[in-house]
Amino acid sequence: MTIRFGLIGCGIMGADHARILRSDIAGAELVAVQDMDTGRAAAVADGNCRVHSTAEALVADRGVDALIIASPDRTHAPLTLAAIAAGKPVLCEKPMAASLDEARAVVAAEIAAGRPLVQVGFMRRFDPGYRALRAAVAEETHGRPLFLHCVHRNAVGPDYVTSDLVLANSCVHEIDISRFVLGEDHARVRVIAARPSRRAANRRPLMMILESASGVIVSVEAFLDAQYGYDVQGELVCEDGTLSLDPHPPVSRRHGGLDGYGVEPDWRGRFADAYRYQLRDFVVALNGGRFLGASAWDGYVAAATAEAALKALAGGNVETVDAGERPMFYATRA
Ligand code: ISE
Repeated sequence: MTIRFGLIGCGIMGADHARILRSDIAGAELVAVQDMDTGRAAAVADGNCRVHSTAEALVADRGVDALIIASPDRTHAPLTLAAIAAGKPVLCEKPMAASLDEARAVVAAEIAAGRPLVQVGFMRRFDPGYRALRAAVAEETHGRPLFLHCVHRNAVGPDYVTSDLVLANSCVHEIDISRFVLGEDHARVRVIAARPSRRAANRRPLMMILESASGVIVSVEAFLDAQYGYDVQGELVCEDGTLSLDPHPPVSRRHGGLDGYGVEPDWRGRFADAYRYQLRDFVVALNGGRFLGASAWDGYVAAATAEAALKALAGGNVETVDAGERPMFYATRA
């Protein structure tokens, strides 16, 4: 069955989801869009779908079967709750909620609805590299894991991003993907800050250190002003060997006195496959398949871990992460 999608938020990510939906996903159609900026909504609609003036109207649109939420972070939880209330499945961009209470409310609402309706846009779970790391851990092909070293560098972060947002908006990817790779929750977190780059006085480059429940150490360098491009790396160190993500494009170049690889300007290119697979598998799940992406529970655990990390940054201490027991409702999710 063709799934008729409504898109809320037509900024960088919304526009990219619309492009992928239209060009790469079989069995899906973009039928309606909405954005606070009507010009942006009209540009993404491009005369090919309905434009709603409010998110509520789009959620209520009877011709919309499922939703993609790519509006500002603070709207994610309220809109996800609205989607659940309308009985419409939703792929919500990360982070799922702006507070832990909101994250709990989403989990409670989905459980009350009695069926899976929420997938959080932690798209790295669909990246073939991270999936290979997860398989290596699950099958112990290189022995048990000891360290996961992560690098998360953006070329130039937006001005409004503070050190807190580096944790809540950027590091939340590593919080989730390290749980996914290791197959277990985190128990403790600490965060140390380097001096500010001269190019961004309002935030600090951060080093977050997570410790998993079984004692694996996850190090995360988060530097949003690296200038040279978007660079995400990961090296898993196990008892009998290491595995690293290959961040390179398929072609290397020698040109102008340099020998090497191009670096993507942002995450859309670096994770192009992951974004595509995420939407493709969401459509498969809506047609009766299994949801392979992050659940509302995963969104909640990420929020709980990010909250502990924020506390660790503010107080300089090691903080305990305690998300509690996973409800039975989520036992069969990937
Ligand atoms: C952005 O919102 C993303 O989701 C990107 O994947 C991440 O690398 C970036 O730091 C965030 O700001």
